[in-house]
Amino acid sequence: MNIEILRCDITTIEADAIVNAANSSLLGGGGVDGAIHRAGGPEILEECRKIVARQGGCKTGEAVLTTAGRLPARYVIHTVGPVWNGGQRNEHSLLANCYRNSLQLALDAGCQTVAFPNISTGVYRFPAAEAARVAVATIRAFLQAHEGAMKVLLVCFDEVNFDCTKEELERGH
Ligand code: AR6
Repeated sequence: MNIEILRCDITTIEADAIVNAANSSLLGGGGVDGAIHRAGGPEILEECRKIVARQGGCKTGEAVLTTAGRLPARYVIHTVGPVWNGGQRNEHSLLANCYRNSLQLALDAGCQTVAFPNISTGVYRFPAAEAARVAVATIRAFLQAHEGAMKVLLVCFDEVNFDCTKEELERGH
């Protein structure tokens, strides 16, 4: 299966697209969102503002595509993860939608490599092990349905997410 795990800063990745864990305003924030806008420069926010003017932000589970500005990637795909609220509010399927919709956008844009951070596992408090399970299962299903289309990089920033994601990748393989 075409999935790799890395432990580094996603803004350094030379993929066709990197995914941003954004919020529904699309106007920036902290965490990986802050890092991407800082490193990519103002062009990314300019395109986000145009999207907001056109469609009024981005709903949880959905995704939009912009330039990557000064980043080594070609595109940034901004997706909005769910805020963890105990797990009974559809958080798992909303997180799966983030991965699926981002992969579909990347495929439609002709991307062959896509890098994801651990969406929702920071400020939004989704438990790392459960988030890794959703991420890996959703990516595997997508790649199975679109065989050979893309390579996916799972870019983990902190040790807990790295360990959980690695364990999940080793499970069943
Ligand atoms: N590269 C890769 N991963 C990173 C980086 C980086 N440079 N920096 C942090 N992470 P978070 P969320 C990891 O909080 O939970 C923002 O303010 C981090 O270790 O960035 O989806 C948005 O605007 C964690 O595993 O995103 C939203 O308001 C993961 O990225 C809100 O936070 C996600 O942490 C979204 O919260």
